[in-house]
Amino acid sequence: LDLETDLRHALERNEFEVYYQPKVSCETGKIVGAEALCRWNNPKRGMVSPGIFVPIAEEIGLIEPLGEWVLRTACKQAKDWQKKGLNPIKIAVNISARQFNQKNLALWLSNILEEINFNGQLLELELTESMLLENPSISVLKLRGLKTLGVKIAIDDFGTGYSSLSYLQQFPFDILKIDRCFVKNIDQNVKNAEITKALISLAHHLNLVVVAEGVETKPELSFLKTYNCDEIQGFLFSRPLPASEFERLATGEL
Ligand code: G
Ligand code: G
Ligand code: NA
Ligand code: MN
Repeated sequence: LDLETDLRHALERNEFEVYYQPKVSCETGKIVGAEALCRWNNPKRGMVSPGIFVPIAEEIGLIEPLGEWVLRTACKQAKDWQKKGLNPIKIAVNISARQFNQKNLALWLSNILEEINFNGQLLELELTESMLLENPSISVLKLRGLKTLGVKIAIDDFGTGYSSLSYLQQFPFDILKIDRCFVKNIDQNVKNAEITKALISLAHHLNLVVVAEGVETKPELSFLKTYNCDEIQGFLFSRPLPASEFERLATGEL
C-alpha cells in the first residue's frame, strides 16, 4: 500500500500524536509556551516525519481535518495542564496554506474555541509569509477576523521567503519567529549576528514579540539574551516532546 492510502486512514486509526516543544522566556528562563507539532506513528512505517506527510496531507485535502484535530488536541491539553496547576502555557499551532484559505476561518475557529471552552488569548497561530502573500488584501481581513477572537498571530520562518518588509507593516502580527537559519552560530557568524540583531530591533520597534527558533548552543542563547530576544525555542532547551514528558519538564520533574 502506498503512503497516501495509509495517511488517509491515519486519523480514524488514531495514529497521530501531538508533540510539544517548549518556548522559554529569555528573561526568566521559564517555559511560557509550547509549539504543537504533529507526529505520525504508523505501525508499519514507524515515525513518519511531518516534513514528508504534511505536504501530502495538504495536497490530498487531509490537512483540514488533521489541522483541526491538532488544534483541538493541543487546546484540550493546555486546559488539562492548567487544571493540574501548571503555569499558563500559550499554545502555538501551525496553520497550513490550505487551512488558511478555508472559507469562514474565524467562524470555524470561534466555534472550536467555544466548544472546548478555550481562552483565545492563550492561542497563537503560526503562519508563513508565502500563504499570506497569495492574496494580501484578503489575508489582512482574515487576520483581523482571527484577532477579534483574541488569538495571537505569529509569522513563522521569518526571513526565508521572497517577500519585502512591507508586509510587516500591512499585516497585524503579534509575534515574529526568526528562522533557525539566522540563529545558527550567531555567536561566530558575523552575518547571522547582524541579521538577527537587526530583526530583533525591527520587530521590537513594531511592537512584536520576538521568538528565536533553532537555538542549539549556549553561546547562541547568550547572544540572544544580550540583544533582548524575548523567547527561545530549540534543542538546547528541549526537543519537541510527547505531552507527558512536556508536563514533567514544565513541573520540574525532568
Ligand atoms: O516537527 P518538525 O519540527 O519535524 O516539523 C517539520 C515541519 O512540519 C515544520 O515545518 C512544521 O511547521 C510542520 N508541522 C508540524 N506539525 C504541523 C501541524 O500540525 N500542522 C502543519 N500545518 N504543519 C505542521
Ligand atoms: O517550520 P517550523 O518552524 O514550524 O519548524 C519546526 C521544526 O523545527 C520542527 O521540525 C522541529 O523539530 C524543528 N526544530 C526545533 N528546534 C530545533 C533546533 O534547535 N534545531 C533544529 N535543527 N531544528 C529544530
Ligand atoms: Na512553526
Ligand atoms: Mn518556524
